[in-house]
Amino acid sequence: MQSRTKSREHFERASRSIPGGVNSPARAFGGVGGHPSIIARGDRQYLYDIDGNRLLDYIGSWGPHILGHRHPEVIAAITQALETGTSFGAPTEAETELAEFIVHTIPSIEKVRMVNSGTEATMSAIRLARGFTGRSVIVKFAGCYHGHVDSLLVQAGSGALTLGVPSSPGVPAGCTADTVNLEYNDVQELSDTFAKRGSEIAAVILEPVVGNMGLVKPTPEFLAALRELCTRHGALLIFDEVMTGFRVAFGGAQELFGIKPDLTTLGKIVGGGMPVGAYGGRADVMDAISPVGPVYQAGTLSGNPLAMASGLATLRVLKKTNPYPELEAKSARLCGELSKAATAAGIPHTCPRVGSMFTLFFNPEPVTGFRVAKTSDTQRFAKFFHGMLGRGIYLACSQFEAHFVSACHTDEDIDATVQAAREVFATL
Ligand code: HOZ
Repeated sequence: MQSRTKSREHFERASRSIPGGVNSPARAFGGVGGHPSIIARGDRQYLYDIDGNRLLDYIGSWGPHILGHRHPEVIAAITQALETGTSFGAPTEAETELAEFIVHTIPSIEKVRMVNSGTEATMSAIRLARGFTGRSVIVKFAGCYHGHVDSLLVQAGSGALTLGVPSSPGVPAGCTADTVNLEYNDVQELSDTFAKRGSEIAAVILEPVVGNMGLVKPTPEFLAALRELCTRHGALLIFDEVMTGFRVAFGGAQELFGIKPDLTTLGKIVGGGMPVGAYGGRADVMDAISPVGPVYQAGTLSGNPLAMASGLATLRVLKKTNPYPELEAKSARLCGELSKAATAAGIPHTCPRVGSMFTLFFNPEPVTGFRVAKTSDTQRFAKFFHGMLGRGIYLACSQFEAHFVSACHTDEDIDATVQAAREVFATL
């Protein structure tokens, strides 16, 4: 078992000057107990903590590192950009190149605006949808997480769900008065809501594959109903592809499922590990944004040259190398073997996966939405998590998150992960 003494000591120090010792709650180990590993560096599929432990990383900075840490072409692009300066607050060629790349790759995106995080992307997309339609109501789904946007922190997933505050204090009732929260995959509830309030709905926003209550797949009926109802009632369909964009397929979940949203939010991979978000979609909708249209949205660091270089290099490598078939095969084997090992140990579970995203739920039921996700055995997950961490396998520190396989993970890594899981299952 790995020793984590230095991490513990440093976390205690961090907690004296940073709330909870972290700059984002999902990473604080609130759902599993104990303290986080303090990371010194990353390289390919590994993280190294300050105790000198090597960790096989299935988080990849919560999604961005599909190519693993420090891909040479990404590092070279950032280094080259660094030579020219760090921020200009003025247009650059790189931001146009990244925008063109996105527009050419994702057919539903005719125009795109770069921002600095996924939260900013969803917040801006919501404002745009309201400004464009002249309507107020936003439909979201319980357990989906769209960043810490006031109007969307209603039964939100990720850290909010893990820490038991899915609807945050500090969000005035007025901010969520126009938010309608429904159960994911419930076509009837969705149809009933449109039947009652269709003319008030500005947009429906969802993670087309949910990563933030653990991985939940959409049913084909649900996706079809979303598209049909939004079109019929003049509401915009927003796919939050911050996690799934360039991840579950090069063109994201919308390519995989063949559904065209009106707006898409991106983040994570599109910045290659730098702080980037983006929102884009139909040109007529996007042209409602300032300075063309009246919907205001701005940012000093938006289109930052280092971030653009990192994102562009990442997308170019993905296009050149097409790692998706291999990611699919590796991830399928990993989930299949984990599931076999859990079954052999008599552990009720389900292991949904889409491409290189997956969650091992300690729950015997198929997890179709928030109601079932919440019934997962989080205590058993916590024991599993710590058993794996002690064996050098770095998983998400919550039952309600997805894991990510990278292009760097090898067959040997998968074998080692399954072997570690076998040992831990035997102790649960
Ligand atoms: N939204 C991320 C988890 N789903 C944030 C995690 C973090 O960086 O702490």
